Amino acid sequence: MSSSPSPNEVLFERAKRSIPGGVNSPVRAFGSVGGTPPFIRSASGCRITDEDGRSYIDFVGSWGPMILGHAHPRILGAIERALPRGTSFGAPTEAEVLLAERIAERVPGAEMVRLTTSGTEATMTALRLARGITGRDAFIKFEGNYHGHADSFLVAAGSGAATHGHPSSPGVPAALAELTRLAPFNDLEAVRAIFSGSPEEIAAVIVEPIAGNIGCVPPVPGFLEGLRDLCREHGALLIFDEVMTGFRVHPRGAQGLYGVTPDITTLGKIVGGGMPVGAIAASREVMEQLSPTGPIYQAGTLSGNPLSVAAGLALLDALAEDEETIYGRLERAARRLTDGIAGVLAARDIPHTLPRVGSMFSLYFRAEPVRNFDDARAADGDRFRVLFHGLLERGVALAPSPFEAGFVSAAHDDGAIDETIEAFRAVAPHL
Ligand code: KE4
Repeated sequence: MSSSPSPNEVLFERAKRSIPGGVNSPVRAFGSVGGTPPFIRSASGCRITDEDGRSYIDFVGSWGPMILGHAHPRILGAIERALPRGTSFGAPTEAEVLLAERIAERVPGAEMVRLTTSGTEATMTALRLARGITGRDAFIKFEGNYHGHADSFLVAAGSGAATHGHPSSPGVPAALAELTRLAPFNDLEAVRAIFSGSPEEIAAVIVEPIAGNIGCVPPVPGFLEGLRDLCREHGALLIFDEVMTGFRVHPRGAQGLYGVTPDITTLGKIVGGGMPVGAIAASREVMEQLSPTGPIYQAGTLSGNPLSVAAGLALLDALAEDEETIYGRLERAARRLTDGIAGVLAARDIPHTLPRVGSMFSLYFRAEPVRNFDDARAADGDRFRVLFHGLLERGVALAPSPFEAGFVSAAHDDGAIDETIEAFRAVAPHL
């Protein structure tokens, strides 16, 4: 006898009647793994609870912001204190100055900051800045890197674009897409060749310094340094898209971890503490090219929103006050997790690659290393789907796509990590 649909299933069918795919961002629709996405009722610490009343140990963490865990008291308290003063003014506030100062203090390539309400707006602005400053139109991005959904970036994009089989989206004019020059991630020779073939044409190279939208793919030694040198040699701006890696992999982001300073940094996620945010950060010389001090226009009704800024300030301050302890805990917890998973898979001779940088990681069912998008696409997606649902049934929520990174938070204690490893052990015989 067929059981009646669960609240999640009822909600998903209802949602699909009023929202495309039933979701407000495609990757949430479980397109690459199938099934019904849990509709989340609440979250706390490292766990989320859905409308079926089931709880999961969460490794999505809202795609990155929840580095201290969900509903952190410091962040909720900051929002609660800001709320009675109003939700938005469309005028400058002191808190925005404080957040800009915090980011400028901690991001090596930043002297000035402009806040936006999403990572997409930040990367879109960074590209416009580079084009406006250099007077050049073409730029280089990497296959599988995802920089949000501005037209120029929806060419060979990762994350949800790859998950749903449209790395290059319809609706982007061919004349615009032509200006997006592509290279495989980690392939410096390909970048060198593009520069040589298009002298004086390239405004910028934009890169996720650690690719997080192919799954997690670290830069090979010398890759970032090589991009830095090539951009300097050819008069192009180097943009590090640290929307995901900023304050995640190191207190100074990937640029702090690898010691390579870009011309422009884009941020998001953590700098908003889970509230809508994005940021562009660069030298004074670059940033003062932005309106109103310069001619390059950029704007936003809710940019620097008081609630987002309150949450972001609270999170950055919490991270800074206890930097060594927190990043040490993140490193230990993530290492415990990936070592435990590797042990379970190795014991059953299941080929896998488990790249990790700090508290961001991913899992590919492939024995060889994953250096770029092609390698990631060659991994066994069917095995990933079996794993994903096997874990979900056992109360563990991975990112619903092999082209996403997973995140460990400071709230993932040993108990949660060991529970997760046991869930992997239970699923392994079915892989
Ligand atoms: P948003 O516009 O989604 O705030 O940020 C876009 C963006 C820019 N740059 C990087 C490196 C990013 O990872 C993102 C967004 N990340 C995805 C997760 N891979 C957001 C999840 C989603 O699209 O729903």
